[in-house]
Amino acid sequence: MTETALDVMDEKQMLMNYEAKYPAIFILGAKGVGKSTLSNMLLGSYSEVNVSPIFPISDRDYDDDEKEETYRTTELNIKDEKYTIIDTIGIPESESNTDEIWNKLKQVEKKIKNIKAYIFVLEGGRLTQHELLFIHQLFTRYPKSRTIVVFTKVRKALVLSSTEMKKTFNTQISTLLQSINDRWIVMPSLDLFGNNEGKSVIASFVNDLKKMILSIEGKEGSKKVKLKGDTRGVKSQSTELGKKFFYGFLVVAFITLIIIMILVSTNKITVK
Ligand SMILES: Nc1nc2c(ncn2[C@@H]2O[C@H](COP(=O)(O)OP(=O)(O)OP(=O)(O)O)[C@@H](O)[C@H]2O)c(=O)[nH]1
Ligand SMILES: [Mg+2]
Repeated sequence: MTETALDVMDEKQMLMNYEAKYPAIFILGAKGVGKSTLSNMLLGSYSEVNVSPIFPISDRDYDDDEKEETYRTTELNIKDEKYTIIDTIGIPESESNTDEIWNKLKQVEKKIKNIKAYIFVLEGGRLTQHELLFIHQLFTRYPKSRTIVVFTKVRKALVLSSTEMKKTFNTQISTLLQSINDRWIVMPSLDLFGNNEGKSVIASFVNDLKKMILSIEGKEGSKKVKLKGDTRGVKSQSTELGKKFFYGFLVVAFITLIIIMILVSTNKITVK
């Protein structure tokens, strides 16, 4: 078995650990579309001879029996904030055990309190009816406000030009992408660009993808807490102002009283 930077943990233990972990970034998609390749790219792990990728890459003709884990996780830093990447098992697009995998993924998702983003990894190019159905399933199962689509395995021209990429979208795909505010991006690969150019193209892709992740707002809950705090702030500000006004008035009244008493005592004014 290949040694990776990740310890292979018992699933139950991993589920327990999740609850205390950082905001999660779910990487989801069909089998062999490039989820682990993408996860490694986000972690800065890509090179022509990738001896020890953080997430194991599937062989082109891999054996399904080797793939028993539902997911693997590791930490990712974006601008000094920590996130947990969850690289999930490939969902079979049209096989009978699909439900079981969807359910397993749901269980993992339920355990995580704070999910930053769901990244759907889709193979670019012309889509079969099966693939379209599968993509619809993904879009209905996860919140659109937190979804990003990454297209993989496309021609160089499509990596380099979003206008060219858009030409490959049919109406269904365009509509789905609009429903997530057009948060989509195309993943480059080293085989297309060669090692030198490839590294800078991938670095810029990773940078853009990280920005896209950050553009997704924090949890609704934290927004509410903030608003509550703000309102409290406004209320206490007005109370503070009222207090200041009251004490100011007391000071003026006291000084006026002293002046009157002095004037009375020096017979400058008489009180009848
Ligand atoms: N040409 C090309 N090949 C890619 C790209 N992304 C991934 N691959 C190849 O596709 C195969 C599968 O990649 P993985 O990253 O393991 O895919 P995965 O989605 O994690 O696969 P599972 O975990 O088995 O579902 C590997 O041989 C990769 O080298 C890409 O953008 N272009
Ligand atoms: Mg994988």
